[in-house]
Amino acid sequence: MNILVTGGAGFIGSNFINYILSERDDVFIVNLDKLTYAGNLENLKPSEGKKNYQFVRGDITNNELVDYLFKKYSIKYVINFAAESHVDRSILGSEIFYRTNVIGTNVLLEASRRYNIEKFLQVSTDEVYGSLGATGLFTEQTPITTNSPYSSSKAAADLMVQAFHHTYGLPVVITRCSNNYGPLQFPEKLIPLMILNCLKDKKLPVYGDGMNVRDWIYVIDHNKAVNLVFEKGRIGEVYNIGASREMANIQIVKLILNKLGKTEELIEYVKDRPGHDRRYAIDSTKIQTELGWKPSFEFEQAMEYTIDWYLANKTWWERIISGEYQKYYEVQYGNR
Ligand code: NAD
Ligand code: TDX
Repeated sequence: MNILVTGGAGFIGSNFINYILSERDDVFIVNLDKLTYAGNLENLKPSEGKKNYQFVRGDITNNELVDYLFKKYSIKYVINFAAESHVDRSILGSEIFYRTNVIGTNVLLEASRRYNIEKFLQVSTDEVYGSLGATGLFTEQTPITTNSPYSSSKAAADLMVQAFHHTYGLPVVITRCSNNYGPLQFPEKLIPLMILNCLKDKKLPVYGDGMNVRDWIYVIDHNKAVNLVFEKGRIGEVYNIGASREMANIQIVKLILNKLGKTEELIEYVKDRPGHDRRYAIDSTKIQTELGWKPSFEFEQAMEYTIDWYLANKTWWERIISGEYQKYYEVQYGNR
């Protein structure tokens, strides 16, 4: 089974490849990743050198390269993780988001059509459903409503994936997951950013009133669900993935402070993110009842493990936060 996995050097993609290759040897994975600031080959150490794994550095928007890879490796399956994934960066500059997330997905879909693939799995997000009020959950029927350049680019890709199914009969499935946490997450995202700032006794920049709510899932639970949808998901369907663990941002920040033995004086309420979605919460009844998935990691334990992982992997994040990331941090947080 030859699978093209894109974006496999990022947070979720690398956890996915390491997990799948530790579980099965009946798959051959070609990992196509551009190695943007978010891609890191160090993440793939457990998979390196395996005979059923091949890394290719390249851009999913590169038609010729994608075509060449489909032909060379007889690709019959695609799992598309590759994306620009950070909302704040999409607010600072949107163009690369539409280029990678929309055009890139189009290049993959066209190649998939040319080579008659068996399944195309689009890794999407709950952010395509917009923002919830105090109550309610996102179901697969919730209308698409997008508020950030990032979420609009992901929604555009989802609609394109569905159009390729309806028009050309391309065998597609879409997963929409809530906020992930776990090892190997780039420190621009809430949880690793707060852990690292705590460790360095830097201020913890909480946007707005800190009461925006996200629904957290451990990355391995997400990846097990992606694998299940890849294997058993019904063609043309969307599956929501979430672990029903809603937390206000300030609760997350206090949990991290507490675990690291720091005081709340580090908290700094800063200017809100423009267009900041108030609340996300996922109804994952469909994947649970249809495919038998359920989350297996308990939030407090998996958070503790995640924090310990960052404590134990200082060289991993020290390399990352030098260079380009410093410039981004200055632009994003300098004037708040
Ligand atoms: P990430 O930013 O950590 O990794 C993205 C990876 O894609 C990087 O390795 C990067 O080098 C690669 N990439 C970017 N542009 C590329 C291009 N043009 N060609 C080839 N490779 C390219 O992101 P992540 O958090 O691992 O997210 C992975 C996927 O999951 C994304 O599609 C994202 O939208 C989705 N998702 C993320 C979350 C979350 O909480 N992080 C939740 C739901 C869905
Ligand atoms: O410094 C910060 N301060 C802060 O208050 C950062 C980085 C974030 N926040 C808030 C904004 C959000 O309400 O924390 C919450 C989580 O923020 P992010 O980690 O940036 O995630 P979010 O915007 O919710 O998007 C994430 O989940 C859905 C991923 O980045 C997306 O790729 C995924 O699709």
